[in-house]
Formats: sequence, structure tokens, C-alpha cells
Amino acid sequence: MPTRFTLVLGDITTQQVDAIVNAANPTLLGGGGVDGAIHAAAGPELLEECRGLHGCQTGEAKITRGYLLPAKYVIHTVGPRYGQEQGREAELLRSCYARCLEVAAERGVQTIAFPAISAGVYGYPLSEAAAIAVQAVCSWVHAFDCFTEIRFLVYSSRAKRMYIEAMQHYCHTMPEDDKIIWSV
Ligand code: AR6
Repeated sequence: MPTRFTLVLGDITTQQVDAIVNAANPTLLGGGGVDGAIHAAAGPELLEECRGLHGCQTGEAKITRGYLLPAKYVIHTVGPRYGQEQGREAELLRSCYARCLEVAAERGVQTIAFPAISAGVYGYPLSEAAAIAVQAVCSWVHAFDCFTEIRFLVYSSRAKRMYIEAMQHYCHTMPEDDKIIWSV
């Protein structure tokens, strides 16, 4: 079965998918941006579960329940801070996408939504962050075939354009195009 890649301009907290990804910080105890929105929508039990996880390293991912969210799970990942990772930013950002997909696959998740990890407070330039997101997810999907839909959530029309460019560029240069269908 091919994996459907979709691009949606909107709020990740309202998405009807098995899992949504949170762009968190190493404490996993909440923050601003997507993190703040997810905690606000999921309710206080999410923070309680997060306390028991004892944080998360940059490039890693940990899973919790979704509580009041439509999504059953939240996968918390910590993106790199742009310019503060000794040149390992791209590698760490790729790792976030790969680890989220691994953790999701272990729980039997079939549909997952990603925000633009690191492209807000953590300062990753959006065009680079979008290219890495699409490339990382494309390569993973070509190696492991277990998702029906991978949804990218963007929060501005500029971000949407960046993702379309990245999808046009990377999805169509992959060797087995028939494994990915994408729609906007
Ligand atoms: N739905 C979808 N995308 C969103 C939403 C939303 N509700 N809100 C923001 N975005 P950021 P980071 C976009 O800053 O850069 C937190 O305080 C936003 O426009 O949320 O990884 C954490 O606790 C941007 O494109 O995440 C960390 O301290 C993208 O999501 C830190 O921010 C990511 O922006 C993590 O920073």
C-alpha cells in the first residue's frame, strides 16, 4: 500500500489522526508554540504523564496518550536549536522525524501529523526545515512501509509553499515513486 503524504494549513491539535507530533523542549513539561497549543488542548493529564518521562534528548522521541485531543497519541520530540548544535542541526532534525516514525510504528499508528519541528522558536530556516522534513520522511517510508497517511501541518501560506517545493523536489526524485502519493 502506498503512503499518502498530505499538506494541511491549520492547527495540529484538531487533526483526526492516530498520532500528532509535538515540537517540545528537553524538559517535556510544556512551552509555547505547538507545545503550548497541544498541552492546552489535551488538558492537564498530558502534563502529568510527561512528568513521568523524565525529559527527552534532542533528536529523540517519546510517546504519550492524547487525552482530550482527537489524536490517540502525542509523540514528543525535541528539535535542534538552529546555530547551537555544533553543526549537527540537520542530522538531529532528520533524527527527530525518523525516531517519531519508529515510535509511532511500534504502537501500530497508521496516520500521523507532523508540525514543522524547530522552525519556530528554535529558529530553523523554514525552507531548510521543510526540505529535511520531506526528505527524512520519504526515505523512511521507502525503507519501512507501515503508514497509510503522513500529514504535514503548516501554519502559514509561506510554509505551505516551502513544503510544496520540497515535496515536488524530493518525492519525485526517489527511486520508487509508487510508494508515495501526495496531495495538498
Ligand atoms: N499547529 C501547527 N503548527 C503550529 C502551531 C499549531 N497549533 N503552532 C505553531 N505552529 P514551535 P520549535 C508552527 O516554536 O521551533 C516551544 O516553546 C510554527 O509556526 O512551536 O521546535 C517548546 O517548548 C512553526 O512553524 O517549535 C520549545 O521550547 C512550527 O509550528 C520550543 O518552542 C514550530 O514552532 C520548540 O521550538
